[in-house]
Amino acid sequence: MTTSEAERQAMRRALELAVTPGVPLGPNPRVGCVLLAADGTTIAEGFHRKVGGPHAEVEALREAGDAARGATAVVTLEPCNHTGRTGPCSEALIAAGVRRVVFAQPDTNPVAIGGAGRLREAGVEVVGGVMVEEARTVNRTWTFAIAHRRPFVTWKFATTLDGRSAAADGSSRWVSSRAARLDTHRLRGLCDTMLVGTNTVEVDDPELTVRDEVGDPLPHQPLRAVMGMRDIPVGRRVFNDRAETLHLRTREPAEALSTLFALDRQHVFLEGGSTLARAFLEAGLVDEVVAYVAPMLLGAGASAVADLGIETISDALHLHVSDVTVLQGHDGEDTNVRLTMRPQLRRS
Ligand code: AOF
Ligand code: ZN
Repeated sequence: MTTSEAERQAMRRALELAVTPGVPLGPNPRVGCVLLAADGTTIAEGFHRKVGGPHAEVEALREAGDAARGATAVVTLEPCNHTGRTGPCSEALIAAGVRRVVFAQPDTNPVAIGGAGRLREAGVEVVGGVMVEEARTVNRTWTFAIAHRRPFVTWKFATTLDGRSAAADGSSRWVSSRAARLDTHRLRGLCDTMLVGTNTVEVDDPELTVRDEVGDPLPHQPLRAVMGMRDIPVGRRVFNDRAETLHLRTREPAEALSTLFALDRQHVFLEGGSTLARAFLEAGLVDEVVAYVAPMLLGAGASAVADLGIETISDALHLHVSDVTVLQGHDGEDTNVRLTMRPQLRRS
């Protein structure tokens, strides 16, 4: 079944509505909806503002009132079919007399699944998959987490040119430049969980909050998760009241991720320690790598990742580079380079 130019334009608008500034990245997907009259003009618009709030379709239907009868609903996500925090959008669309539904991304969330089928059963015309890639990009980590039943993992590290993250005496604080550290805070703010090992908390005592240029914490903070079997000393900064903290008593990356997924977490920012990085890499549980490279040589000191047991060059773990950004140094600071990469599947 085809779509009209008015419907495709409405989908572009619905995608814009979905990412309205202020709408959180999770745990719910960002969704936009436009209701069109038979002549292609817009009757109403809506978007999902936050968890617990009305879904995009319901917001648009409310604005439209009786005008929704016979309309076409253009939505970035397949209408849900469940009663969760709110009611099923499939039923709301049917009750309002909507004649046709055009959606982008199918909803594969097991609790919400089946909206398209329910609509068709009720005699509504349904077209799915319109601009589906754009819609998936809007909810990149939600889509990933739903599909893999675990959060997306971004491993971030800072390194010297010779691959060292700390000097021989253990000092590591100033490997990356101020611009790189600020950039890291921006990326932390896009995640819902900061993850480090107990060792990092003991040795570096990081606060693991997201802060602005002057060092003030942002209003919304990711969960701070510390994994490992050891107890964490009570006075550590991760226990301050600037964000929530969770101790995951496991050394297994898969177990930590499944606990976090059960807590509705969809994007983990892995920031702690070469041993933890190795464990995630070996388990194949790193989905994205962000490396800040400083033009600095140490010649000795801890490596960014612990020994992976690779003995010959043909066994190296290769990464696909998707972005290279230069973070210009100011006032005598180093210029750093940020590499964004995806690990390639290991050759067996
Ligand atoms: C829609 N329209 O605008 C959104 C949908 O937290 P709940 O109970 O409201 O349900 C969230 C789930 O519903 C979410 O994971 C996704 O499957 C679907 N979200 N569906 O029809 C919307 N936000
Ligand atoms: Zn819904």
